[in-house]
Amino acid sequence: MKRFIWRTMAVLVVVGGLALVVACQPSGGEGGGGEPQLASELHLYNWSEYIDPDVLTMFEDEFGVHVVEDTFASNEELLAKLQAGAAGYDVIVPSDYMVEIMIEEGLLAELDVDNLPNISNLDPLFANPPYDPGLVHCVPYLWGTTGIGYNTDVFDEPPDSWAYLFDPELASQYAGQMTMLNDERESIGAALKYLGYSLNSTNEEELMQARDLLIQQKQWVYAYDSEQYEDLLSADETVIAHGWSGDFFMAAEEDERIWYVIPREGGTVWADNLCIPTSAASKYTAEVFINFLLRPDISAMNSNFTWYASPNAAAAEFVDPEVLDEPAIYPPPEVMANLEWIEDVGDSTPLYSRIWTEVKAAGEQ
Ligand code: N2P
Repeated sequence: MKRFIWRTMAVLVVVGGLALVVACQPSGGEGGGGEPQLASELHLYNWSEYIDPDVLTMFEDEFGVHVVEDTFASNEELLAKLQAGAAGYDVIVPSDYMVEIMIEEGLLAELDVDNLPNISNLDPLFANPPYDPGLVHCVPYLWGTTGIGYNTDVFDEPPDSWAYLFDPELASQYAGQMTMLNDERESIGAALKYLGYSLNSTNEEELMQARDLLIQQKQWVYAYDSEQYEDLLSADETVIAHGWSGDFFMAAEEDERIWYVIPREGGTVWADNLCIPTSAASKYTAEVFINFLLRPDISAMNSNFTWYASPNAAAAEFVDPEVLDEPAIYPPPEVMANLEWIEDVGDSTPLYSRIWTEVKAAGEQ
């Protein structure tokens, strides 16, 4: 049932919009006793091009807190950084399955809801995600899908199947002109989907088939990249790319040849979340910042800038119609039903990592 709800949420996000706009001033903070103080700086560790720079300026103007942003390219990179003891990040943005892993590892602080009145702006469908029931540790930031971006000048029909990336006859036509995400769960997941398996498979046989497919594909791959693949399309270095929906739409704003399609076999649906590491230096300031990002106008600014869907029901009235009405951003229920969430695969995680290392090393001297 829960899964059904998650799969149909896109529609409901659109028709939502009932939540009240609450004043953004926080009412309390950490440390018990004294008045909480805002830090002068906040350290945000985020995906690349994943927040409207004007939002950071507005936060600084309003609260006098300068946001220092650093970026990561995968959930595994973010996890490794925290596991290595990196302190100094106040707000991080892990995806769903990684939130679950980080909670288990004790890496995430519990949120003080008194400092987050704007949480009521969230669509109720996002209030109880399976990876963090009751939003104890994180609040959803943006959500989207993983599929295929392409140059419309090169394709007569949208490349709406993983076969364009994996089938030797099709994929070899784009040799040296395709990129895959540098992301072990997403790229192994795409191979699994092409083979007709779940992208959360823990079956060794299936995973070995996915590995062999990725190694076979490598001869046609220009790069494994999660940060510049849309620019490579624009620069005509590539014509087809595995990637995240909004990144392609953002690129399409500048280059109308670029478009995005969700493969008919289904792809990934994911939600990224605002969380505070237990090692954060400024938890209260982090909560004030998260509360600011939950303001409907601010949430809409980020959605409009990134072309990703907002889980904030109250933001809908501020979201540009070209974002809100785009079926590849807010997919219809029948498309949503065909998408899978990446889940924590537990004991199989090292196998995924090993496969990815083998794929990256294949053919290299
Ligand atoms: C933005 C990356 C999207 C995050 N450049 C994928 N979870």
